[in-house]
Amino acid sequence: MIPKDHPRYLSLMIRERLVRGYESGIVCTQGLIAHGRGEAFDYLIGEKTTKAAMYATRAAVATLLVAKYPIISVNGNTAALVPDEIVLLSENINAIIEVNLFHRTEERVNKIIAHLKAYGATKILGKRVYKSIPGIEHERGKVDEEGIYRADTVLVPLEDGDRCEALVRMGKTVIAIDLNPLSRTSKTATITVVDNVVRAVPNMIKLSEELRYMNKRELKEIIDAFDNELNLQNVIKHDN
Ligand code: PTJ
Repeated sequence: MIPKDHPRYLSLMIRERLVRGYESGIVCTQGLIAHGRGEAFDYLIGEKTTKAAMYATRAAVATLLVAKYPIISVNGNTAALVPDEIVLLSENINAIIEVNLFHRTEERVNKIIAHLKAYGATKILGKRVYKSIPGIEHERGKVDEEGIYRADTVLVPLEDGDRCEALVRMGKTVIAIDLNPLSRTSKTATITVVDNVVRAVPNMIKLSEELRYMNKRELKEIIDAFDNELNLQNVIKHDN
């Protein structure tokens, strides 16, 4: 039991969610290591959403709202950390959820699907993965024909660099959520939100409720004004 007045309460509670996800078979062992790396970067940005992150989040939501066929790619860590938020966001932006795992096992895919369904998700892809992303040999390259394969826009929290590059090569708009502004994913995604998923996804929900009243032209203006490279430089410069 972590006392509420512990100075690292929030951070410790996030760890608890991951550990519970690990114990129930949703998070893989490597997911715990990946979280540690994320925590280190989060510490450096003050464990808060920076101005640059919010700017990218706004462009990301505008992009998802104008997308014709948006998909949210969900892995073990994301399912453990923000299950209800992912379901709500998918409803707000009219996106399909697809479970897509780097360390894929059928058992874990089934557990994550059941977990998200318990939070209200109705349609989840990720079981029938008969299509491959060209150039990706590992398990994350296996995708659903009606999901990531067909998507024009893919939201990928905690992505790995080579798949991000491959999705961009396929002509897709890729929105990454990654606490590491220097990762290959961050550099190659169309829009990178350098923020913790536990803050980024709730921010996306709030913004989707605000931006959905805008027309396509206004949304396009937000998208066109965004420059990912410049925004990443602002993150690194700590221009908060
Ligand atoms: O569930 P699976 O099988 O798909 O596996 C998931 C992991 C995360 C193990 C897999 O995708 C992986 O190995 O990821 P990487 O290549 O270690 O990349 C994880 C990236 O996410 C790193 O750049 C971390 O800094 C970042 N990260 C970790 N935790 C968070 C995060 N970014 C945002 N929010 C977090 N909470």
